[in-house]
Amino acid sequence: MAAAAVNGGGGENKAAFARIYDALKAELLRDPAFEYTESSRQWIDRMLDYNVLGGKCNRGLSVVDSYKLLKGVDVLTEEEMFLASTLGWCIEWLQAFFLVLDDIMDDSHTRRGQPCWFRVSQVGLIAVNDGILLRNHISRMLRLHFKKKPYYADLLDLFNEVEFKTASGQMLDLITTHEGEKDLTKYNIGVHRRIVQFKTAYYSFYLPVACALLLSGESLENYSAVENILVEMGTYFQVQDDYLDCYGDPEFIGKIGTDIEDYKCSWLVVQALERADESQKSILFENYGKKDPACVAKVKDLYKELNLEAVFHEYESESYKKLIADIEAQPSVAVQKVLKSFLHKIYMRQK
Ligand code: GPP
Ligand code: MG
Ligand code: MG
Repeated sequence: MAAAAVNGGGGENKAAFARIYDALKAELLRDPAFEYTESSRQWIDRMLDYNVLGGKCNRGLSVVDSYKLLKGVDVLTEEEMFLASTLGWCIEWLQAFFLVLDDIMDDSHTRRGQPCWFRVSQVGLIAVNDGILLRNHISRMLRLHFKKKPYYADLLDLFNEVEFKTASGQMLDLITTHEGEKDLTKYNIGVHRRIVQFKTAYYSFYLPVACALLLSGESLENYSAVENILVEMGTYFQVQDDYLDCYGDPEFIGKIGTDIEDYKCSWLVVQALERADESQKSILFENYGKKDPACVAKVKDLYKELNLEAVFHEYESESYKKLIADIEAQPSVAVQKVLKSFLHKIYMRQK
């Protein structure tokens, strides 16, 4: 069942990764530190399938791919595959934890094509506790499979650091987009950058590679340049996401963009604010963040007038060139391969 739930092509790797989900879930459900009753076991079983599965598992699978590239092998031993996949699933659990709570905070309706967990009947605010449990499951899995490893403390520290950064980015996102305090003058490229770096880039880009490095016996202290490159890549990824929210094909991006109506601190509005003259600014101030389709259309017309599509394509190619140069300055060819593989997965996603 889980095997089918890890979407997309990609064959053997994905099938093996998906099977490990079943093994990890089974272990959690017989955790001796808590004597599950039949109903609590069923609750967790359903909660995990509902929230951990259903995504593309890009972050989790990246741990396996990165580890293979670092080791320079095409095939891992069963033990290595299990450990790399377990770390990959820990990241998928972390993502589930963030999304369950984020959907409550954002008052969202759907996630991954189904109602948000807190909107499911009989769940409601139990979802808060489920979020806490999802986070705790990561510690349980790490304890069970990595406690004897020399890098155990580093792994715990890594997950703690990344969680702190993400929650801080989330705070920044929430206080910036605060309902009732809508103030476009607070939006600028620095604010945008800090939100996306902290809210998304650390856990989505840095964490998978950092896990693969620790598993390979490397010390993260030696990889601060790699961290910077991955955070930069994550920032580029989010800028692209902001662009696609307005210009992408909803079929391709899997959602209808709502950043304009939602008053999001999007890269596009920041660029518009930087380029607009006084009369154009007043159009933005009057129409940004309003649900009315006529207001959204006025904002989109202004984006067109300011040529933001071209501004994005210029940013995209500049950012690509800079990332390639930074990657090629890395001393290890294996690390270069890991970073390039990430870059090619995200660069110029089609509309
Ligand atoms: C989703 O962002 C939220 C996160 C990635 C981090 C949440 C962190 C917590 C500590 C809860 P979003 O709300 O901008 O995106 P989406 O449209 O996917 O909800
Ligand atoms: Mg959200
Ligand atoms: Mg949010």
